[in-house]
Amino acid sequence: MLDAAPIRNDWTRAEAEEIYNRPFMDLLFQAQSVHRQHYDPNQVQRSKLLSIKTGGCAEDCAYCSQSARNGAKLSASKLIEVERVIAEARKAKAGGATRYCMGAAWRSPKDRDMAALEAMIEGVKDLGMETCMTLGMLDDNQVFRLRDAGLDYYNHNIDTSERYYSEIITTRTFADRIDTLNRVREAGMKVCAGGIVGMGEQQMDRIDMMLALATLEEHPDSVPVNMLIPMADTPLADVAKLDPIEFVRTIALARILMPKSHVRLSAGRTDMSDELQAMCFFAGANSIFVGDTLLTADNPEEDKDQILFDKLGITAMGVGSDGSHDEAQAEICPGSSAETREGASA
Ligand code: SAM
Ligand code: DTB
Ligand code: SF4
Repeated sequence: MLDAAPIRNDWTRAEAEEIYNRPFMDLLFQAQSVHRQHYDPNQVQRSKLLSIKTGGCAEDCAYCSQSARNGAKLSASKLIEVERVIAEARKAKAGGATRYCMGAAWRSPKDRDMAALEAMIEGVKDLGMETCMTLGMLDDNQVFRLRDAGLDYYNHNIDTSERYYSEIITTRTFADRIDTLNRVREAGMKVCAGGIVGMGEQQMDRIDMMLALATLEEHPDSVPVNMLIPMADTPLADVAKLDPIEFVRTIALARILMPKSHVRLSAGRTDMSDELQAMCFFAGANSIFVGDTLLTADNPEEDKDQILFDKLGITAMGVGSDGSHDEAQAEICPGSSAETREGASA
C-alpha cells in the first residue's frame, strides 16, 4: 500500500484545474488510488433524509421546489411532530441507514422551534443513529443548542462557485454560507457541505466550488455532490442537462482534493444509470441517500439500490452482517497504515 497523500488545504486553482482536466482514465485511477488510502472501496455509507418542514421558504434558491418565491406549487407545512420523526428514523435504521438527516425549508430556524429540534436530535440519537440537520443559517446560540443536544453533523451547502452564486440565490450571500460553516466547525460539530452541478454553470464553477470546500481551514467531513433535479416551475426547470462525464470528473476532483471526506453521490440518482453510479463510486463517492424520497423529490427505491450494491459487491458501511451499526470500524480500509487509521476516523 502506498503512503497516504498528505491532507492539504492549500490547493491552487491551477492544480485543481489540471486534475479535473486530466485524461479520464488517469483521473479515475488517481481518484480510486486516493480513495483506497483512506477507505474500503467496497463500502458505501447510507444516510436517510426526512423533510421536517416542507415548502413556503422565504429564500429564492433558483433550483428549489420549496421556495415560496418560485412558481412551484408545493404547499407549506409546519414543523412535524417529534414522535413522527423518531418513528421514521426507526424505520430508516431497520433499512440499513446509519445517519438520519432532517431538513427544513427555512432561511434559518426560529427560537420557538429549537426545543422541538433538540428533542428530535435526542430521540434519533437514542436509536443509535448519527444525526444530521440542515436548517439554513445558524447563529451562535443555535449552533451551541444543537451541539449540546448531540447533533453530529450540520449540512449547509455552498451550492456553486462564488462567481456563479448570485445567478442562483440573491437572498443570502456566499459569505453568509461560509460564516455558518465556520460557526458549526468551531462549535465542534462535523460539517457536511457540498453543492449542486448541472445548474448551467461553467466547468470553472464546478472546479471553484470544490476548491472553495477543499481550502476551508478543515475539509468538510461529508461532501454531498448533487446533480440538479430540475423542478417544475422553478427558474432552472429547463436548464440543459450536464454531460455525465463532467459529473464524474467533479466527484473525482472532490475525492482527490479531500481524501478523507465522505463524498456523497446525492440528488439526481433516479436519472442515473447503474453504470454511471458505478463510475461515481469508482471515482471515490462512498455515501448515498437511501429511501424513495429525498426531501421532496424521488430517489431510487431501496430494492433497486440493493440490487445495484449486490451487482457491484458493495456493502453498507457501518452495518454488520447481524444488522449492528459500527461506523468507526467500517470507515477504515483494512489494509491502511496505523497513521491512516487515525486520520480516517478523525
Ligand atoms: N433550507 C436549508 C438550506 O437551504 O440550507 C436546508 C434544505 S436545502 C433543500 C438543502 C440542499 O439541498 C440545498 O442547499 C441544495 O444544495 C440541495 N437541493 C435542493 N434542491 C435541489 C434540487 N432540485 N436538485 C439538487 N439539489 C437540490
Ligand atoms: C444535500 O446536499 N442534498 C440533500 C441534503 N443535502 C439535504 C437534499 C437534496 C434535495 C433534492 C431535492 C428535493 O428533494 O426537494
Ligand atoms: Fe429554502 Fe433551502 Fe430551498 Fe433555498 S434550498 S429555497 S433555503 S429550502
